[in-house]
Parts: sequence; C-alpha cells; structure tokens
Amino acid sequence: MQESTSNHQGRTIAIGDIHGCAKELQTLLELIKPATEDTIIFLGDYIDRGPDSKTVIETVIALRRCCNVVTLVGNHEVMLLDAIEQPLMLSLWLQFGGQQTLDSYGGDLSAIPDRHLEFIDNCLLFHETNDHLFVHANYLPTIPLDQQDPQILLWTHLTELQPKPHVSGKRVFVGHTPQKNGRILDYGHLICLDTFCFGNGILTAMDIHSNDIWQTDGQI
Ligand SMILES: [Mn+2]
Repeated sequence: MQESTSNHQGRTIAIGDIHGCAKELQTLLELIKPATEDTIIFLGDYIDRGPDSKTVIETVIALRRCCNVVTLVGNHEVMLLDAIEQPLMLSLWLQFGGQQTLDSYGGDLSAIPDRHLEFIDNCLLFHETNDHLFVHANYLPTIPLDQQDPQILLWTHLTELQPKPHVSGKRVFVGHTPQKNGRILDYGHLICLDTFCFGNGILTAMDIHSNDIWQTDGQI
C-alpha cells in the first residue's frame, strides 16, 4: 500500500506494542475513532506478557472492517510460529510471555484458531511509504529495509543500537524498545512508540502526518 504525499486520503496512524493488553487497545481505538479512509499501521508484538492476546488479535482482525490496516510482525509473533514448528522452542517462548498467550486461548498451542495463525503468518516484516518506514525493532542506516538482517529488524533494542537517519531520508517508526516513562522516544528521524503497555497500561498511537498522539492513561 502506497500513500500519496500530496493527497492524503484519511489519516495514517501508527500503534506501538500491545502485548496482550486488549482493554487498552479497545480504549485507544475509541479515542482514535477510525474512519473508512484511515490507515492504521501496527508495529508488531500483539501477543505475550499481557492478559488477553486472543482478544487483541480478534480486535485487530475486526478492525479491517472499519479502515485500512497494515500489520507488521514482532519478535513475539515469530517466537509463537517457531514454537509451533520446533517443539524445542516452546519452552523458550513460554518464558518470554507465551504462557499468558496460551492461557488467553484457554489451552495449548492447538487451541489457537487457524485464522489467528494465518493473521500472524501474513504480518509484514516492514512497511514503506513515500516518506516513512515502519519496522518492529531497528535498522541499519545504510541498507534498504528489504536487504536487512531480520534479526536486527525484529530483535535489536535501541539501547544496543541507536541508528543514524536511514539512507532513504524517510522517517522511521519502531516499537520493541519499551519506554518505561510512558512517553514516545523522538529522535526526529526515528520515533519509538512502545510505551511499555503491559507494564504501565500506556498504549500509544501517533498520526504520522500531524504528529497528533493518543494514549490510554493506564487507569482504564
Ligand atoms: Mn518486540
């Protein structure tokens, strides 16, 4: 999906890591009030750690009826898929918050419906528009996103690698590195929208053109 820089049809809004916080996601969507022409871009990590990953995925799937939806993959979705394909990876995933995900489905891996697995399978490694790049975790500044190591795109925290502006000149939106003070991290060329929802209840969305920000306050 390509946006036009000269003629925006609706808003383009990015949402940070949800991690099973279904109530916060629903509150945030009530604040945003998505319209048919709007595009919402999720930066990945829908599942794990928080209490209701099943409802989060259900909510994102249902949102497709209301507006355009772009869904990126996070490292936690990759861990779930790995756990299904490689039994040895299951215990690792369970330690990284996967247990809460299984609990939300009320059972084991086989209790996850196929359409939820298809949703995860179809999530994108990155998304690119005329002016912006979207990826879960990080990037190397000198390489086009489609040539980068998925390990960096999905796993490397900004505390390990704080990249300079991307060679494309595009502003980059990421999640993955939790901002425990609940505020977005804004380097100008790079914005992190992971405001640590599973820890503090604050989930963040940002209109990438107006820079308007919506947040749940953690009290709801
Ligand atoms: Mn992550």
